[in-house]
Amino acid sequence: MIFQKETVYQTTKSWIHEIGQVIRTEIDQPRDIDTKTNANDLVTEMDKKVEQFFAEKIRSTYPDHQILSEEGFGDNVTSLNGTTWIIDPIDGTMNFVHQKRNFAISVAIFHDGIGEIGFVYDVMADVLYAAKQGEGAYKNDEQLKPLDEKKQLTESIYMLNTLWTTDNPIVDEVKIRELVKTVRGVRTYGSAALEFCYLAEGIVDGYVSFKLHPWDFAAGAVILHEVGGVLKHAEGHALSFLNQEPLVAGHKDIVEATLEHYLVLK
Ligand code: 2AM
Ligand code: CA
Ligand code: CA
Ligand code: CA
Repeated sequence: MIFQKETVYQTTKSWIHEIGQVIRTEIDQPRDIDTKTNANDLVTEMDKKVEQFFAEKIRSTYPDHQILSEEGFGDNVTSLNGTTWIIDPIDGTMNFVHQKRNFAISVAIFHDGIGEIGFVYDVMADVLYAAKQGEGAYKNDEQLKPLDEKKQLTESIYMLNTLWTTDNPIVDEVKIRELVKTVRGVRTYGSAALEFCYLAEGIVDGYVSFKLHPWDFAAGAVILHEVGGVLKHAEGHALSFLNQEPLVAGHKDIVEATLEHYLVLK
């Protein structure tokens, strides 16, 4: 199948703005909140409504495309052959529920394994990060600049969940504490999709996370790639974009330094 990149890009952009307006209008309505894997793993009726909105639009407009998404309205995707939409309807559900800001709609479109289009929409701020593979990344109408040539860890701001500095079964917390002491500052924003966009903007430099799903970062990865940022599996190889994987992302120097000295999986 021919992939009509520009048409798909414009259509998706209009869908994102349409459903974003619905979320803003309904932001103060009472929420129907459920939990998933644990008491802090939240899902609301809005997460489902937004995903269903995209699933219906995609199935009626592009019936031969497949959907990989969080809330159950997608397909059982086992390969990235053909066109695959990787969607997180609300990334940062905890922020959505508790803060009513700092959450995003994340939509990536892959064709034959290549991340062709990425959109991350900061709904309440009305800021759309968007990229087409090989054509640069944008924050609304402003093109994002390539990341700096060089970056030192000691002069970097790093994003990680502070849980990884405490006893945990996944990563060596002693090394992560060393990383925290080495960098200039640490931030946690609570939306992986937005955190990737902050890397692409160059306002933060490094990011580690150990349990992300493809829908959390696929769109952000397309955007980050366009400014010369790097994304790797925590063991240093490429990601599959099909499974839950531990990862490190950001400026190439920061990713390298992290992998070399601070990231040891258990
Ligand atoms: P979500 O809001 O779409 O669930 C928060 O630090 C980031 O981790 C968000 O991108 C969030 O996505 C994701 N996240 C939330 N709960 C998670 C869980 N139980 N396992 C893995 N990732 C999770
Ligand atoms: Ca979730
Ligand atoms: Ca998510
Ligand atoms: Ca989500």
